[in-house]
Amino acid sequence: MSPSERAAQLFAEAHDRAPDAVFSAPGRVNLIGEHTDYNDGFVLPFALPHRVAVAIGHREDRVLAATTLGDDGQLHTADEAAIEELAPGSHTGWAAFPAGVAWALREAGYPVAGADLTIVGEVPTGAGLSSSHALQCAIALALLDRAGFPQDSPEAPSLARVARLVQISENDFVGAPTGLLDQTASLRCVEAHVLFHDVRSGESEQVPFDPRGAGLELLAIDTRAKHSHSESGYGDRRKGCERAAELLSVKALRDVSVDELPAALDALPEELRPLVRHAVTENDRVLRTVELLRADRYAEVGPLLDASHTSLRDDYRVSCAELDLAAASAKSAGALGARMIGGGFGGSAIALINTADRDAVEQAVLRAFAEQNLAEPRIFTAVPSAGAGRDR
Ligand code: GAF
Repeated sequence: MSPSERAAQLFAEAHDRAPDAVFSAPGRVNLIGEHTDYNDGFVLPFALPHRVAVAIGHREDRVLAATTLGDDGQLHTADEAAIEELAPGSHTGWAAFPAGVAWALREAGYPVAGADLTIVGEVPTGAGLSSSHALQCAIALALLDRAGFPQDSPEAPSLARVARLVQISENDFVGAPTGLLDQTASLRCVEAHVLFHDVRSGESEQVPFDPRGAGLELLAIDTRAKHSHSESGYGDRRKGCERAAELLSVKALRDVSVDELPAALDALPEELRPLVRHAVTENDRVLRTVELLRADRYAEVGPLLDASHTSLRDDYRVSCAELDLAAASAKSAGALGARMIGGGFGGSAIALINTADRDAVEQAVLRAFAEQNLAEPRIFTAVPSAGAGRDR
């Protein structure tokens, strides 16, 4: 049963009526372009087939009541929230996601109505695959729809605007200083493509992405090392980049080219140099990856993934032992390239492999984790899938 069907079923059981609508949104993999989004740079994500579904039904009392099916198979109910009383700090834990989105929409002037929400997700949580953004994007579309702004109406906010509202919810209500990558991916990706997105201009291009057609696969390796964006590691790096941009008198690190990098590094204090080196070279790697994909030279993307991992590990310092092990063990069994994805400090890695090497790579990764007495990673082929939308 799909998450949408399950959400509709659980909603009906809980409320004795069918939901008014069901929306869902996917998790994401970012092929390359990590920690570039808040530097006004480029990203290249695609949507996963794994989705979070939200069944919604109207309530007359302007109260938001959310229930989620937890990883433990149990239903968890958030404290009911009067929409007028929502304020940063009023909700914590997973309940902050629905409450934060309702708050951000209300603050932006949308007449958010009271609603019962039943949430069912299949995006692994804490795995760096953007389950929380999938949840927030599905809720945003559901609440906007019920507020009289369905996506197919001329009055509906653009998906770029919805992404920004979800970012406001995440930054100012949930308290995680994340950029625009994940919401944009969840809302705007389409099947069989990567989304080449310029965060500064908001312009996007859907670039066909069919590794299978090239005899390749992109494996996702969820290391099960849990990560969180609200902890200081992410925010500290972001602040470091902003400080460096200020010292270099540019709006954002996006404005520094690879040619200008040596001079920029010379002008900066020692501690900021690795951050800048990562942000500038990673942005360039996105552009080079897009060129290769456009030319169907998929296998040549491998070394760029490796370089991205090295840069994230050594310069940006957001990797961890499990992510390094995932990348190294995949490579040792023949992966063409491998890297950590997402914010880091845990979560998932990806490996670009020849389809013929699938078993060998999977076994090598599982063996490496077992040898180190680490939890068994969850490994699956990441297939570029559809973005968020209404399912029923
Ligand atoms: C997390 C954040 F949510 C994104 O905005 C992005 O910065 C990413 O880490 C790193 O590229 O997923």
